[in-house]
Amino acid sequence: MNLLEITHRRKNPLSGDWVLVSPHRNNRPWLGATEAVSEHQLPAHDPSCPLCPRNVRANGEANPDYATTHVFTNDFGALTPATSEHSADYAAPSSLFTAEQANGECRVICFSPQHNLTLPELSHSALVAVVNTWQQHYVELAAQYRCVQVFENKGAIMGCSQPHPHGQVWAHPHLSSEIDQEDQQQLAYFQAHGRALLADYVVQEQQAKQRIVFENAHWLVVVPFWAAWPFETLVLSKDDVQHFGQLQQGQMEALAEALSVITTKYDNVFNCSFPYSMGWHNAPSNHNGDTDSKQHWRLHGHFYPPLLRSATVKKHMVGYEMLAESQRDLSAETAAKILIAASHTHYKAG
Ligand code: H2U
Ligand code: ZN
Repeated sequence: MNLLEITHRRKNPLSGDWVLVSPHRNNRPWLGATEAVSEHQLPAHDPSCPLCPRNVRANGEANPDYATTHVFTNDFGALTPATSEHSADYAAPSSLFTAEQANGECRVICFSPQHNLTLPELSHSALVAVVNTWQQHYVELAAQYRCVQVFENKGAIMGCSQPHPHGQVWAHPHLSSEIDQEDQQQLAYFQAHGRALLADYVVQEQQAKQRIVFENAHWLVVVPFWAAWPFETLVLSKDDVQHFGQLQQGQMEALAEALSVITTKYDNVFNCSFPYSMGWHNAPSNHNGDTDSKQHWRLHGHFYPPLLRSATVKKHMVGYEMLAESQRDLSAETAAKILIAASHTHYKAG
């Protein structure tokens, strides 16, 4: 079958959602406009930035003079720990008015003390420190909460409020909708095939050799067959690992390399600091002494960048996407070709 010549739909086996692909509208590899957008120079330390070392945050606390990463409780967290003082009545008068309690913790993870760096500009050891920090906070929070969501919003276009390199981690006892969906999809696949969905997917992408952007001993970065965003990628653990807590140092070092390569390639596609939302999907934790097997899960990260044709032309998920389902013209295979062709050397360093 040549999917690149006909309009078709592809199914996302992790979510169960479909994406409409119309490659005839746009099936030639191109690099689009690569004009450099004027990125104003940021200082290495900004006295008005609440994430920089030594500065005072909104809650009046000063950040330490940190040297690698720094984590603090979000002063405006969307979730706060449960307190008995707030007892609300969740009894629904009808199933159409269903509500439940939500509590948890939100932390901000500064990736570097340096205000003007982004992940692809960090040294290998600084990136390893970021991955180590993710693991440390994952382990601590997974001991208390079922769902631990590590993520990064990068760029004002993605709603990121601070240029200082940082991500977040939110943890809560309920399963988020995405994790719940992926859990059910992966479990159903495991029950049907006796193997993990993403373990099979790694092998099948290695055989197909059409969408692999980067691979090392422990990680595979692909534009997934079912990608919805133009340059969406999936970072897959090649090892039988369900969550961050299981990663050995060698796997974390290899992950730092994979992150460096993919984020560098992203920046090089349009010679700009590529915006995205990225985050990690861990198996729900068994924090209450549950012994449920998580064999069906495979730790993976999603990168969802919004750019389509240049540093300023983004893909809008509107109209048909909002009302029906995702649609794309640029095929996943063509997006992969563009990312494969993009240099491993950051444009600013070249
Ligand atoms: P985003 O830009 O990705 O939203 O993350 C920045 C977070 O930092 C944001 O959630 C928090 C905001 O609540 N923050 C503090 O906790 N304290 C501050 O003094 C400023 C920003
Ligand atoms: Zn800063």
